[in-house]
Amino acid sequence: MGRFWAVFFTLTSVIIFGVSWISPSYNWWFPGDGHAYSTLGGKIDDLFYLILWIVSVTFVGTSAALGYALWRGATIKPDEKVWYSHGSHGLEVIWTIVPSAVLLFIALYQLDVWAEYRMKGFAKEKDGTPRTITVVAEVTARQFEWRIRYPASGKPLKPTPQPDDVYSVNELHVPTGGLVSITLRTDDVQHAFFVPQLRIKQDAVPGKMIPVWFDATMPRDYEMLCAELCGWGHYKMKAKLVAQSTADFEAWKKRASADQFDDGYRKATE
Ligand SMILES: [Cu+2]
Repeated sequence: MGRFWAVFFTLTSVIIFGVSWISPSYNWWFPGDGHAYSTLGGKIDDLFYLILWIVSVTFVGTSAALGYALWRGATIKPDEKVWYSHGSHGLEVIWTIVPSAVLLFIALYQLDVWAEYRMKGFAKEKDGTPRTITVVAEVTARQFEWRIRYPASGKPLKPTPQPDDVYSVNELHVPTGGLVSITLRTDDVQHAFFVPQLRIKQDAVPGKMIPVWFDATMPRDYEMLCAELCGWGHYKMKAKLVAQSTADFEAWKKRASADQFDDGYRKATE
């Protein structure tokens, strides 16, 4: 039986390694067609695959060591002297230094992407001009929906609601072709704004207004979800992000505004 487990654990690692190897060509890890629809998304995917590789190699290494130990244990002769690794100073040093080095490498390697995700989106271009980011809307998560507030056409978004603001629920409209940002808030508990196809995920934290920038490279609908288990109706927070050309976006906003401020009176008497 000991030999069986030795072979079993070694084979499992080989199978899992194989899965990691072929998965990028089959897009098993990412939603939809596996393609990121934002500029930063590709870099985030690269980081994911890098970490997947490191984890796969580590897994194979530890499985091989486990398989070897099991095999040795199963085949050892009764009079053979055993070797105990417990308390081995050399081994302790090695398996402390190697993982630390790997973690340090990942920490340094991902710095640029993290900085861009959190900071550079709002920073200046290389020639000193500020990046143009359109602040599209304020997105407020609440149990269990997304309430979205847009400024009236041609006006900037104010931190407090204005009389001519436009509202939508569970449908965030943004223009394509440039960087946009939303102000993320929550009315109650912690939620998380998640648009998998754009590779954006940001917690909504009570008491905070968090700017989130992104761009959608293609006009189409994207899934918009809550990625934080926020209560019994968490599943109801499945919403839609509609990316459309600037002209379509403005036209939609005009229509939404007209609908919102229409009291129905004229229509009834016409
Ligand atoms: Cu939620």
